[in-house]
Amino acid sequence: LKDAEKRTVTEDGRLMLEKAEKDRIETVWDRYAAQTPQCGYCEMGLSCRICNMGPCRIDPFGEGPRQGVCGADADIIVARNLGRMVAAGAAAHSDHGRDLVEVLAAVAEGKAPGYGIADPDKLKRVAAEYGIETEGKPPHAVAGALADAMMGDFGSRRKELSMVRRAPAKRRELWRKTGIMPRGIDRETSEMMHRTHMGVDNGWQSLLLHALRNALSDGWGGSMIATEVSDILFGTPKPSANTVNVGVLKADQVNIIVHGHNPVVSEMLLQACQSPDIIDLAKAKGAAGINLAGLCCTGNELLMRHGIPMAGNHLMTELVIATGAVDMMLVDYQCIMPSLGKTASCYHTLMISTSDKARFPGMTHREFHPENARDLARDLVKEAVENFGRRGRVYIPVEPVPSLGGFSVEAILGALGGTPDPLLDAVKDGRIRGAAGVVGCNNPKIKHDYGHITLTRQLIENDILVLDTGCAAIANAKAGFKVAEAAEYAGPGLKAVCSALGIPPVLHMGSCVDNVRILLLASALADSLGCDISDLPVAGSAPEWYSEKAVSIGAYFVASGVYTVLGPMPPITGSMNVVKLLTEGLNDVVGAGFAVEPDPEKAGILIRRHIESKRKQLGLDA
Ligand code: SF4
Ligand code: WCC
Ligand code: FE2
Repeated sequence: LKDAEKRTVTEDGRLMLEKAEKDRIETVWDRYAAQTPQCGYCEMGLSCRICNMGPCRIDPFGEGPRQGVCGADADIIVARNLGRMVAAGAAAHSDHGRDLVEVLAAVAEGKAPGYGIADPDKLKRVAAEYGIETEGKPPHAVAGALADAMMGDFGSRRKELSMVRRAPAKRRELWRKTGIMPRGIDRETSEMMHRTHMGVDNGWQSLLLHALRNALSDGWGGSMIATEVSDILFGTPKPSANTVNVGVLKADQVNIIVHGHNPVVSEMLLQACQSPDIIDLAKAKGAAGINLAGLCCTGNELLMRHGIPMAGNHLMTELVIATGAVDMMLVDYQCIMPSLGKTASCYHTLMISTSDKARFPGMTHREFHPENARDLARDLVKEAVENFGRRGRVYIPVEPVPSLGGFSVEAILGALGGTPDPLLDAVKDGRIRGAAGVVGCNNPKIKHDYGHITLTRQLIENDILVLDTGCAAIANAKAGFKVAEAAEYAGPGLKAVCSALGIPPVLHMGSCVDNVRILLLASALADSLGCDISDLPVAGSAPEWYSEKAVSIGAYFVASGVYTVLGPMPPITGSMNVVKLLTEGLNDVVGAGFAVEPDPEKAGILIRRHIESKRKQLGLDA
């Protein structure tokens, strides 16, 4: 049982790990232990499976082969592998964005019952950016034209993506000059797959530059479309209260969990869970009500817009099922461990997969499309209600923690009175030293939530405002950093600013695609100061990242001018050339680079040092 304490810093995580052990449930930590020691060649990025003359591997000690069968050396192999990680991550975010555009198009055609335009003002604003005439046009017509124009961003007809115009002018000029201006979302990913085919791009530098362009097509393309269209369809987030951790499950209610990423499914579930007739049905079956809660990013989407409770982050997804209190879990795609169906088979939990492109063992597939989503969600919630009676013993060992979410850029600027100036003033006079994004996943290589919480605490203690998303945001919420009273944890300057505004020192900005909100806030600050993003006292970090999407996010942060510190080492150490370019050389290209530091205390020091040096360059503490 001592193992549990080594695996997580959270109380609910520890207690649930002990419960899982008693129930003989295998977890991600057990499987990680079974995989160790992991392959050293792969850890260093030195193995290649790109073609069938291979697989090949390079001997890092120079005793065995220095080249693959085709002649590729360590630099080429490492750069190609990293490039393909970016391509996969960018594809995941962007395909999610496309699914939302398809819903927007279906809404325009009246073929998506239950969906609508929740933020017509934002629809107009974004449409205007795309050059669409909005005056006197009904929202549905504007939505149709916008969906069509956004589809154009995915293809090959543009020289520059539409929304890069939101980046500071200096940044856009730099992207043009260095040849990394993203042109089409699918184009950049497709070109990466082409370049990394055997016998195409064998320049490790040119490969890595294209990786930046590919990542920019995600950050200023696919992810940005996902966020903006989600706001248009479901509402732009405003600050609202919520609760987090396993304690959000209710022993006396029907518990339904949504897990995955796309609000297209979870929003319909929410509507169904709020239907009076279905709530009556639940009561007739002896439940006190219906409790919808989230996991990972689709949970973040609901939390941001509706204050829906959050059961946990990535490493909690199996353990939440082990409560025995989940009557149904619905998943869409991304970050859903294929083990979940097996975990659920030990309990009464119904497991439902919903996306045409994501299947899982041990789950029942019930496919959501814009046309059937509303009715299917109702059917499924009724089935969850029926399942309530089949529960065995439940174990919900903690009370939930209160938290505040919903900090979209619009909400932050609104709280500041419409301009970023009050925030800038606080940065200029030093009450706030700067801002840092703490984002990304959990990874069993790092004690669960330890990286996020430790880094975040150090940053706010030192008057650095923290903006978070994804599983990092859930970690920080569970740690209690997201209530107004958490200003107590902050240094004197940040504490004063937070107390005056009534906000926490850690602002929940959303899901992983919502990292673009951080980019847009940084752009607004740079524009106000008349500088580039790379001049700002800001930094990014992903203390516990695991996914290919996180690689793309890190790369678009850096390409946008944000110094970014990764916790776990990416598989690149087999090429000192690649390591040097990413950590040093990129500074001369895009004005920012990566650092890797698994110890969050040390990562905090790196970030503080960076922020202080940027302040000095801006002449702020003269
Ligand atoms: Fe080996 Fe080259 Fe084929 Fe990679 S591309 S598997 S290094 S022969
Ligand atoms: Ni986004 Fe990372 Fe969580 Fe998945 S849900 S685990 S990519 S941070
Ligand atoms: Fe291997």
